[in-house]
Amino acid sequence: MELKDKVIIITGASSGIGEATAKKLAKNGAKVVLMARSEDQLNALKKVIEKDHGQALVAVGDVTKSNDFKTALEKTVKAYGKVDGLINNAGLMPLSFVEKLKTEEWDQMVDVNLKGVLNGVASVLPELIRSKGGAIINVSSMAAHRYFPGGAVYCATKSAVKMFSEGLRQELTPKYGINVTSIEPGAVDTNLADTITDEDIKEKMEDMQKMTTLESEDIANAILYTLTQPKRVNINDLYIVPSEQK
Ligand code: NJP
Repeated sequence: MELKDKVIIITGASSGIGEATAKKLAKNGAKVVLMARSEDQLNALKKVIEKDHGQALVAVGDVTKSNDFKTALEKTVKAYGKVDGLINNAGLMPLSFVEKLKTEEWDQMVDVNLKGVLNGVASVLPELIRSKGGAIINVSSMAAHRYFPGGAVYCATKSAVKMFSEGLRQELTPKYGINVTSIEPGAVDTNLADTITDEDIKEKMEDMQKMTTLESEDIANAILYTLTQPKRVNINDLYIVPSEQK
């Protein structure tokens, strides 16, 4: 689609991939709605975007709360009159070995990585169906393709997001012209590993950090590419890994 003046809600916009994507889309003419829990970071990002002549709206919210999405959508429609797309990017990755039974972290991953995506889709879908178009991009992961140590639950959530995206695509794209994409990155240089509490995993992550990873902007570029295809094109999956990652 032509991005100019398109209204795109981006979850997890306070850092990493979400932040880079917000900057990239705003620079290309989109009106971006920044959603995450960290209000100060979102306000700072809004200022950066506006300084660069872009347009941004802050919608502080937790993706696990469907009411926060409802409020974000209301704010978006009040400010910009419509919504054209949703990028479900918020996520967390507290990797741990299953036998450690870090069940609270399992719940968090299911709630944010999977239910957060479902909440987002449920909130914007009526608007997209009404307008017979738009885009939903779900940030899944390389973890949807393969297991890695400590990733049993994380991989399960990201596989679910990939398959949910395919279901959405089959149900929505031919019928309503809503494009649906699953983005599946390998290692990206962000704060994602900060939630890991399992010491055995932390050691393994240090090895990973020796590799040249992707940068958030690489994924932002992929999202821009996805959103700017002609209407007849649906990018189903984009699986992007660092050249050095096996
Ligand atoms: O990580 P990070 P990434 N409600 O930690 C937000 C996937 N991915 O950019 O609420 C709302 O910098 C949090 O905001 P805040 C990954 O699984 C990454 O790498 O303010 N927002 C922050 O903005 C994830 O789906 C890699 O704390 C919530 C954002 O999520 C996506 O990329 C590899 C929230 C996380 O930003 C972006 O992560 C891969 C909530 N309840 C997939 N909880 C990678 N980096 O290597 C968290 O395969 N957030």
